[in-house]
Amino acid sequence: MSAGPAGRPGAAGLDAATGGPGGDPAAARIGVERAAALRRLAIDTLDGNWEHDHTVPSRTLYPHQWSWDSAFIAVGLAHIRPDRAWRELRTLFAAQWADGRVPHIVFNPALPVGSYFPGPEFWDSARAHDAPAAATSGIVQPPIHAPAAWLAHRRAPSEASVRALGWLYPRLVAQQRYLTGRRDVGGSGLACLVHPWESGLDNSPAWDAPMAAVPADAAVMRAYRRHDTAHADAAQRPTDLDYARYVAIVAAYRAGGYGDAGLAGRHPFLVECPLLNAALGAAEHALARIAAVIGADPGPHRERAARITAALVDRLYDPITGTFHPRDLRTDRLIPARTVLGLMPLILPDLPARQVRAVLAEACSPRFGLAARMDRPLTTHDRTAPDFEPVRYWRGPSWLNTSWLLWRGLRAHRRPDLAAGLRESMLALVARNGCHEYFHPDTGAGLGSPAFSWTASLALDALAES
Ligand code: 9WN
Repeated sequence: MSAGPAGRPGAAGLDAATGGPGGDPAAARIGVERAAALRRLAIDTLDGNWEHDHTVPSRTLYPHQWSWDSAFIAVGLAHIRPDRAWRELRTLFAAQWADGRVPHIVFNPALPVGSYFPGPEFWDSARAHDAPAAATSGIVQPPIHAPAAWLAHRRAPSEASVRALGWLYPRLVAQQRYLTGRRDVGGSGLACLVHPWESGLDNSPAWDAPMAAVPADAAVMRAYRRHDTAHADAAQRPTDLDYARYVAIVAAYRAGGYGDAGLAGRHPFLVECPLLNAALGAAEHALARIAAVIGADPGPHRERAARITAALVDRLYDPITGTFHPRDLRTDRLIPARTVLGLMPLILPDLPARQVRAVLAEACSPRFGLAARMDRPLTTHDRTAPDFEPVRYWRGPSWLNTSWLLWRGLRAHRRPDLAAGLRESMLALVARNGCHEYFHPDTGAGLGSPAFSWTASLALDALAES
């Protein structure tokens, strides 16, 4: 069994209870009426975005199925419609590639060409050796799915949930095998990103330096029609030069048939990310629990989890800054930007006590403002940094998924005071401003897409866990 933060054996993972005496005071602060209205709004949002066998992140900006969105969405659906939670994950994993990768987008064939850019014709997955029959992208997102499946089962255990876990288990194991095998480009036991989109925090300042090294010209975007800026303010989205680089990196990966052999010598973007790898470790902890339920052996998962945590600390923790940073494999250097990615290893129940203390200090500093009573929401980038941008996506605004991951990490590491403060801040943000994709870090105003699924889903989860 893995050691916990203070050497405690078997510390709980993302499913930990807050455990404070007398319950969570935040439940009282949000207020019964506001909580009921928020719950209604969240359910309506998820129902409105349900599309036969999956949930779209947003009807306007993201009309297909996205990988890590579906994991977050399943967590919330388990509270209200558990059958849909399992359907969501089954639909996603039905499009898993033969090599184990779970594509970051599964395209809905019923939608017209141009519903999203870059669409299925751009990715051209049909020509890749390991691709499924469905049209998909060729890249991945953080593997939050095993923790999500475990949380969904814990929330609504039934014969059906055990059957669903049995179906998912070998697929989740294959997903892990892909990431720790073919994607271990640095040979360190960590998986690497081949595209900023794989981080889920696509436009984070963390990617500025490795992106700057990708040759591209904004003018190439004249050949394409961006879909995002037709539905959201361009000031809240990446620039055309960012998109030219996104497209160039996909084109390079696609040219090699989305194969991973020899990436080190040929691919323009290779980065080890603290969030992707923290999710990878958390997934092994969740798989250990799932294995125990379905009669498989949890032992190898615990061993793999311990190895991932050790590699993460060894490779991505900087004792000088006291936080985690991505490592650019093309320069073999840590990327100095202090973003919310650095806080994400707190989701690992076996993160050593020293790193737990450091991450908590970073989170509670003026850079992120975590507190038992928060007057402003948690940001995605250091508030004090000169390149902090309050409205551009992933460069400052508050997102519910990164706050939710930190909240779950705080519970796992027995900080009910900070967990309660963050939970109250998340719930107040959504109750006041609606289920937006992201929020202004000072005013709380909704940004990006309205009626965004994971905001609704994770608000439901936080509401229920007082
Ligand atoms: C590219 C769907 C996805 C999220 C990502 C978020 C955004 C896509 C985009 O939307 O990315 O994958 O078009 O900007 O950054 O985290 O999964 O909600």
